[in-house]
Amino acid sequence: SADDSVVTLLDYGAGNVRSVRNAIRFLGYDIKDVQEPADILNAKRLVFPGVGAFAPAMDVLEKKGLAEALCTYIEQDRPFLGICLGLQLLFESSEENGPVKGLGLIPGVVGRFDSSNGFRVPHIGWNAVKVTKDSQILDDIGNRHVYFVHSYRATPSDDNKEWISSTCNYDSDFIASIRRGNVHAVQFHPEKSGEAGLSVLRRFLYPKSEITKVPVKGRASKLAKRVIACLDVRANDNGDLVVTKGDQYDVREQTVENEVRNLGKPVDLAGQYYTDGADEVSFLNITGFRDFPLGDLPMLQVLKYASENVFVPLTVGGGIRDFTDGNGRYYSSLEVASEYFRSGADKVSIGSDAVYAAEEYLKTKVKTGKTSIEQISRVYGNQAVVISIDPRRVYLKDPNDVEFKSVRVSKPGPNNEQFAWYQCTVNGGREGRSIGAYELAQVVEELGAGEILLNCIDCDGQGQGFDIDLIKLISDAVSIPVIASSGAGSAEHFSEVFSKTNASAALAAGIFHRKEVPIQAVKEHLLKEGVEVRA
Ligand code: 1PR
Repeated sequence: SADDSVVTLLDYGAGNVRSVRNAIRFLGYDIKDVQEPADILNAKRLVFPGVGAFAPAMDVLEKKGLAEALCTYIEQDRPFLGICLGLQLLFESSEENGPVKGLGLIPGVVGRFDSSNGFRVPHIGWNAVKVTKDSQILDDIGNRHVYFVHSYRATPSDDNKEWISSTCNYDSDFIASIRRGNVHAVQFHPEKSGEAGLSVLRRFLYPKSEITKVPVKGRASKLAKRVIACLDVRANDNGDLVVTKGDQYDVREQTVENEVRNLGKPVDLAGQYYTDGADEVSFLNITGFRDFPLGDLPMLQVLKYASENVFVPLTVGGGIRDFTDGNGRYYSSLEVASEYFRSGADKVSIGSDAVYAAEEYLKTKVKTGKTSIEQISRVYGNQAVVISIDPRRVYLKDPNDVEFKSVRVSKPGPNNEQFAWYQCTVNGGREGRSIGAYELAQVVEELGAGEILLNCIDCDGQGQGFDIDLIKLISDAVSIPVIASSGAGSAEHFSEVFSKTNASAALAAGIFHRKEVPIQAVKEHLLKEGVEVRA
């Protein structure tokens, strides 16, 4: 019947569920949105991608009468799939800004990861899970990794053990999925877990599937190091959006025409990198600092198309700040970010505006709640806010010459300087500011950033390796994940950065665009070196 191709989606409007919609549509289903409790009770299969924070989610569910309908639906053992917060809400309560009462269907309290032993929170990235019982929906994942992003988790206990279908391990064991009859929920994001994740959704959507596979019992893995492909995007002189790539941020060819270097089409390349095994794809709208991003419809289109076929996390940056357009209409940075999320981004990255916010905070020591970092993380969660830092190395004879944190460099400067500090820049490296990358990193973590994308202008496009001094400095200064960026020229540079620093991920652009080193070759090299990666 027509009903068979419809999935009912419970989206209470608290955040970004576009990725879930894209994945369901990709698998050939239409989506019916829940408007009122009756839509839940009449659903044939219900997907509940929880987003945002626990307390506001419970609030909305209760105010709209959806909580009761959900409990009835689940107690009747009807096909249900909760995702992320959609798993956590089934428990009795959560410590997230709480205790806050949950739906109370599963015994247990959802608690925060313990970061005191050096575990970075949020837990972001890829793990293989340990399947502990017949889960049905995990039948195809075997030892493949799936993508997690969360700061809170439910833990196994004697009271909830009959619900658990798989576990994972980070600071300790936590629940990766539950199953009872037709009721399923997963802590990870199947819609962002590549082919393995799509198999989970497929198994839920076609339970009586003809495709029978022997369930493989996986083993919980360590958090994998991520390999990220980055696309710097801007309009060329003909007005077409192209993927470009700079040399120390200079993206123009050294020719008479001085044209913008063109390395391909953004949507095609993003799709290619997904197929090649990139763990994430980032788009940086590199002229966003001067052109208003909401006026840049082609960029939003690029995101929309890319996200329809890319089932790993997508980050988008460029131009996220408060803005008043030519007609005097004011847009908050939150509105700009929201449009990126609506167009398919899973995370946004903030460059210049984070520098201004950090400078202000260092001056006043007051959290206004109004910075882009605070506004966006409040609504979409810390994990959705990445800060892109564009530092430039400044050599020093004496570390006391500046008020900023400096390091002893492994390679001395041109005048045999033994020290350097890393000066933050804005507007695509065009302007240096009075703040170091170290100071910035600590402030943005405090303001609510969930991750740092750490570039280095000196190394960008040089292919000589990552700036290990810088990446060590920053990854040891914060407890959120740090993505190493700029300078990758070979697979060995990736193992170097993971063995010498605490970076959680490494990003490259040029070597992938120029097809010098395929993503798979990087992964294979890392595996050989004993680094946990998503194969
Ligand atoms: O300031 O919030 O509007 O954000 C602008 C964003 O655009 C920032 O994230 C900034 O890093 C980026 N950006 C601005 N200008 C440039 C440029 O190149 N002229 N690109 C630029 C920065 C750096 C990396 C690059 C790595 C890896 N690109 O993302 O991909 O260095 O390159 P490699 O592997 O080839 O060495 P706002």
